[in-house]
Amino acid sequence: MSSNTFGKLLSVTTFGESHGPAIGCVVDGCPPGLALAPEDFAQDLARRATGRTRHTSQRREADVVEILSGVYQGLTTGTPIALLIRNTDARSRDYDDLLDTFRPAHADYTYWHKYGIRDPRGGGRSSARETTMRVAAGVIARKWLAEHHGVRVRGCLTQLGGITPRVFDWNAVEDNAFFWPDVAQVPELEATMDALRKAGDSVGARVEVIAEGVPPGWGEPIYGKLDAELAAALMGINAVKGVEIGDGFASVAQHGSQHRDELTPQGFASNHAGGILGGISSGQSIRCAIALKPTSSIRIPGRSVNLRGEPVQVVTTGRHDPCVGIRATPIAEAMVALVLMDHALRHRAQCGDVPPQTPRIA
Ligand code: EPS
Repeated sequence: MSSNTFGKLLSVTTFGESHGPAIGCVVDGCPPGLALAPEDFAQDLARRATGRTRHTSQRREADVVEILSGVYQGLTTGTPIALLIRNTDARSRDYDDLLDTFRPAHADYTYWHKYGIRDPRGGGRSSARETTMRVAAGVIARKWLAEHHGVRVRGCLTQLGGITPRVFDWNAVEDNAFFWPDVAQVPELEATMDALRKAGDSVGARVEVIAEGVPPGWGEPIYGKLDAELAAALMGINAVKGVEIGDGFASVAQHGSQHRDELTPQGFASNHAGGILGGISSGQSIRCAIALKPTSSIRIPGRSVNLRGEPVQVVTTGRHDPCVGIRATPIAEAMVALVLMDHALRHRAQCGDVPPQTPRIA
């Protein structure tokens, strides 16, 4: 009932709060024999972490992973893999002013109504701190997918407020703090973020993720379609308000003759579908995008109510991200990888002995 677990054959359960002693996850269903060490997590966790640039929250967490179980002599054993990260830089007094009220557009309000009790320190369980464990779990999925299927999952930021890339270069993405594919625009992004921070405001963003090398066949119609499960996993990331697969909402204005991806012996002629047909991977690259709302914790005063329903003004101070989208690329990549690995295992379980059909074209 309490949904802190997702996935079927590969399941991930996360636990912990932003200002509790630690956050963690249990990854169950990973096949035995995958080499796994604490150092494997460092790179992706650093890509997601706060405090690495002036454009993100200044909370500084080391984000060091402890592997508590499921690994013996450097290899996964097929038993549950428990990962733990200790919280070391929580500053709970920043939240004292929020004990009695709700940030507009934040989960403060709905958690209070649902549970009748909330941990307001750092947003408790609703904090984006939880996404650390998604990224950690995603490291396992990315590694397994790469080794067993040659799948590569990578993403980038493709819109920040009204700004979109003028050129697209994958090589630029990891060279700047924004995961932005047009290096010449980085000064413009920095100026935008500096101005926002000064104004105490926030802005939304769009992140795209591509998975290359996925073979045809992954996905379980009808209620376990690959696109449906990707959408659910991506929609469940904090601050996500929209998900697109392939051309997504642009499909509305397209004609069938334009949208269809024609098949030729050399491959598909286009990829409007985003690599998924009928809920099953086609062998083309899988293309997903998410829309992230502007962060709700801002310094510009806003109207709210207190616990007694009386009007108050809320100003959120503390260490917050003026654009959560800047740190969302590794999180979205992780969720895509986790869904893909789950489906790879599910496909192997049900259809692993189905012989190859028509020669593969993608
Ligand atoms: C967050 C608020 C800030 C961020 C946090 C997410 O927390 P705090 O007020 O405790 O500094 O720093 O992000 C992280 C700590 C993280 O690791 O991502 C929020 O409201 O979601």
